[in-house]
Amino acid sequence: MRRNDVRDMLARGEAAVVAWMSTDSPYLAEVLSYCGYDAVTVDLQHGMFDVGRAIQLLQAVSSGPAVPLARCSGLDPAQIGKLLDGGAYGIICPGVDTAEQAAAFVRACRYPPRGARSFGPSRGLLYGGSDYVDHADDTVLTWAMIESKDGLANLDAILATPGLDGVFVGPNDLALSLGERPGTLPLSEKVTAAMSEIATAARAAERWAGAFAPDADLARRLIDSGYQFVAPGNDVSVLRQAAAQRIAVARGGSGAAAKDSAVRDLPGSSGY
Ligand code: 3PY
Ligand code: MG
Repeated sequence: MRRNDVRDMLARGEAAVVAWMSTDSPYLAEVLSYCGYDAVTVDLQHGMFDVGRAIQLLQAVSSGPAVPLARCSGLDPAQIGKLLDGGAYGIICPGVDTAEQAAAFVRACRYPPRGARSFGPSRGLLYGGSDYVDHADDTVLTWAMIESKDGLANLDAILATPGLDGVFVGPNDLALSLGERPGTLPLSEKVTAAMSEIATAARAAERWAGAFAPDADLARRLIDSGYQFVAPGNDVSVLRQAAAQRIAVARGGSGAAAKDSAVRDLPGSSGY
């Protein structure tokens, strides 16, 4: 089976930088795959497309070197199975608040006896190879998103879930759940403290920590603090920032100031 380069990087202690797609263009998916990102995540939770288009995006990602990943729209085993059959090499599941949910998520990603994934790998076979069924369970990455007070309270139990590879922080929902406004940079003290607690707990449990990072500077700081899988904003936030900068420079202003103003106000500073 084709190896999962991101899993290999994480195992070597390296950090993966991940693109996050909310738009529905296979061409853009292909461009991002060739851009230098280690993986491209197609985001079915907040992306502007459905599961059929997500599979086309995964196809486009896999025409380039980046690893194709998907965020499912929720803890839905049927959808997770379809994304894996569509060739996703990892699933990021939003809103995992309890150990039971984490176990159900892992069950959806693993074949019996480790889980309850149904057989029918379709495109997974084409992308992964004819021995897909023998190695899929050890290849596909499982990320449970921690993005609520409950997720934080149950962090150790979630991290203890057999077969779970890592936890992935959603700082915007986490901020909301902690009673704060999402999209403030720098992140609030509460969110920063929670994120540092998550990295420490993940390391102690021998799991990887990942996070969505509203901007690139924060992504760098997260890597410095132990995060090994970071998504520095989604495709639209990258475009918005580049556009604001170019417009300002073309008009004779300062690109840096435009960049700041593009990320200062919601929704720019949320990474969306
Ligand atoms: C969040 O910040 O809540 C996310 O889910 C990031 O995508
Ligand atoms: Mg979220």
